[in-house]
Amino acid sequence: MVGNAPSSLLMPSLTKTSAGIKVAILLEELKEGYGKEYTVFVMNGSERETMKHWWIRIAPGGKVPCVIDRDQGRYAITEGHAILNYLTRHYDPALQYSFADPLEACAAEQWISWLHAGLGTFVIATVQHRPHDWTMLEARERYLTLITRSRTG
Ligand SMILES: N[C@@H](CCC(=O)N[C@@H](CS)C(=O)NCC(=O)O)C(=O)O
Repeated sequence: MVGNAPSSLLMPSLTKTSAGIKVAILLEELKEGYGKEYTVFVMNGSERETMKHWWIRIAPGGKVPCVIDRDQGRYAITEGHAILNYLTRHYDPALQYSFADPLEACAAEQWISWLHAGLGTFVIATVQHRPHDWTMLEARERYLTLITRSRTG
């Protein structure tokens, strides 16, 4: 499906993803404002697709959101904040959804950083939202894997 998608921007996603909403909104705005098409493909959350090797090679943190830009050699961007910056830098030339003024840009970045708050969303997703299908051992393992990755780049 990915190979046949008509648009250059691909957004792999899960059916339920609070972290992906901001990216979905911007993609929709870019479509509305510039006619920039995108394609969503939904991964199987119950199969733990985000833990699989093929996905970790695309997104080393094992999470969505992610956007793959086929116009840039299938460049994959992960982490919501970075994705929003990437999309506006590349696909918002008239600054409809971003700012030229450094102070306005900084104000927007502060709010996006706050929203992004990676460690907070990680802890919530791992420890609070999954008490029924994750054991603490699995949560601990995922957390340690991410910490190791963050140290080794
Ligand atoms: N810091 C990340 C957090 C991403 C995140 O927590 N994604 C969740 C969905 S809301 C996810 O991919 N969960 C799947 C998993 O952990 O296997 C961002 O905001 O982009």
